[in-house]
Amino acid sequence: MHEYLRQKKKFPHIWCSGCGIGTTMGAVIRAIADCELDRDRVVMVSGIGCSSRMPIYVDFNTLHTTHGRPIAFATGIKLARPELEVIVITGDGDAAAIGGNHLIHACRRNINLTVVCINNSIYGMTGGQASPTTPQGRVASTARYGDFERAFDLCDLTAGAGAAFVARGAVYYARQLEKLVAQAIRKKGFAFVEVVSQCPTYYGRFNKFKSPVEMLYWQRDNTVNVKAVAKMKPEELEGKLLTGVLADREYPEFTELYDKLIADLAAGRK
Ligand SMILES: Cc1ncc(C[n+]2csc(CCOP(=O)(O)OP(=O)(O)O)c2C)c(N)n1
Ligand code: SF4
Repeated sequence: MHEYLRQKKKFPHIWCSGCGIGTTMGAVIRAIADCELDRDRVVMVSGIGCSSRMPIYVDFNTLHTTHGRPIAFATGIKLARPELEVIVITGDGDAAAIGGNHLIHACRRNINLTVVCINNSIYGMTGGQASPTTPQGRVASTARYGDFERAFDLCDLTAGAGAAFVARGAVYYARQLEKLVAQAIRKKGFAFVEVVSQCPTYYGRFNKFKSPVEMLYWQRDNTVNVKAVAKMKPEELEGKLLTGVLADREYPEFTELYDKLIADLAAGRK
């Protein structure tokens, strides 16, 4: 794994101890290795946020862009160089608040990107403000008495917007997460992986989790693998987050349609 890191130049990293982002970075790197991708053909793009610091530490082609815009930048890269493997690393605020419009339109467009969204239910980098995934009733620096807005389910959102591949993993299940990211990379079309992660510094402290370990146990106790659902009673599933592959479908891929249009126009077929 160390060969994939900019270990001599960029460490120590900025993440707090007990944060889930480092574990997610490990899973993403192992997924890339598992897919046997040539490092020079991988592009990692992010926005701004604690999650979005990831490209700084990895030795691929990397782009740390503006808050909320990584999918827009990634779309441009993929259109210019469709042969590259473009992976977006984003946070729940980055992807679903300021970048929400880019996210839903990338889903319906079905451009061959892999988006890994690290969902820690809060804005980490700017001090723990509520995000679109803060669960109802949970505390944030902008919701001191509990957030009364309903949260987005990012997997329902992206599946509803037409993403070809949608999956959810959790930091607690790092091996499963690695496999889901590898499946997303292999998928031709828009692939979205939500990572249920922990921010002990803000979300954890505000919401009275005693330690990062307790937050990991929360992930263990509140997620259910989608393969187990058939054997469970509705009351056992109440309030649980489903993990695993939640949607996997085939649609025409955008860069292929685009290249075909250009070829047809050049040949006078249109
Ligand atoms: C246009 C713009 N608006 C707001 C900010 C401030 N800002 C930086 S990171 C961030 C939120 C990060 O939250 P999230 O995307 O959930 O990532 P996390 O830090 O939790 O990993 C905000 C609001 C900014 N940099 N640019
Ligand atoms: S503030 Fe939260 S999300 Fe950011 S590095 Fe610290 S624990 Fe992780």
